[in-house]
Amino acid sequence: MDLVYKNIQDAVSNGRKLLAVLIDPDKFSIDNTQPFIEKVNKSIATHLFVGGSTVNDNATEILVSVIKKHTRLPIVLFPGDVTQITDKADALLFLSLLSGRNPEYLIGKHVKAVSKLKNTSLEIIPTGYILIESGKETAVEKVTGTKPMLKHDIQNIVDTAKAGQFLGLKLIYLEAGSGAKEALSKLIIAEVKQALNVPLIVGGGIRSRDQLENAYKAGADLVVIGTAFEEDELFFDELIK
Ligand code: 1GP
Repeated sequence: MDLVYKNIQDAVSNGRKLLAVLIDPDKFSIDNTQPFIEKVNKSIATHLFVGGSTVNDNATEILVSVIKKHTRLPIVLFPGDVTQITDKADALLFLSLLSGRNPEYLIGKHVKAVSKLKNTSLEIIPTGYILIESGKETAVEKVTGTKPMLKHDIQNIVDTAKAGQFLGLKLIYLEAGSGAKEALSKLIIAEVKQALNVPLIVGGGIRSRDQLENAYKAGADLVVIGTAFEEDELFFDELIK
């Protein structure tokens, strides 16, 4: 049963907005798991995403196992590489980097992941990942060797998202990049949302409750926030249930 995706679809149908807290195993101290996850549990967060651009082997699996002991929220892998796939999570965003033209990130890594996924219990959610420029070079750009889409080229961004949907992808993720200086504009989010029938994820550079609400108002169904919590856990106080 595809429970994680079904829950996202139900939320979209009911106008319930979703929030994922992103934990990058490379930047997170495992000793801080319990207090951090307690804050997540008291907040409006609905999902935990785990992943990063460069993560040591096994770090993801160890971290997911520990997180699981402290929360009932679904844990969704948001992997930068095949090595970050672990059965301990609930679901996997099977990401294809639609904004780039590097075949390795469009299909190559996916083929390499198959042997790891053959007998998996992970719910695999095909996701179109679209990186949009945000003022500085992001880790995704460096690691994938691709350029982000230009923020003023809205028609091209919309067409790219729509092409992903036509290919059968079940989610579209609009990404400004981790720690982005500028979060995505309401206009980009609104135009993409209007063109899509699948749920829309938005992330990158969101650091305040106002920015979060703006992303929701523009049409984001699920917002991902990582850096703001890494920099200051007091941000959870603004997001208490
Ligand atoms: C990054 O979209 C996520 O891949 C979250 O971005 O770390 O800037 O919140 P931030």
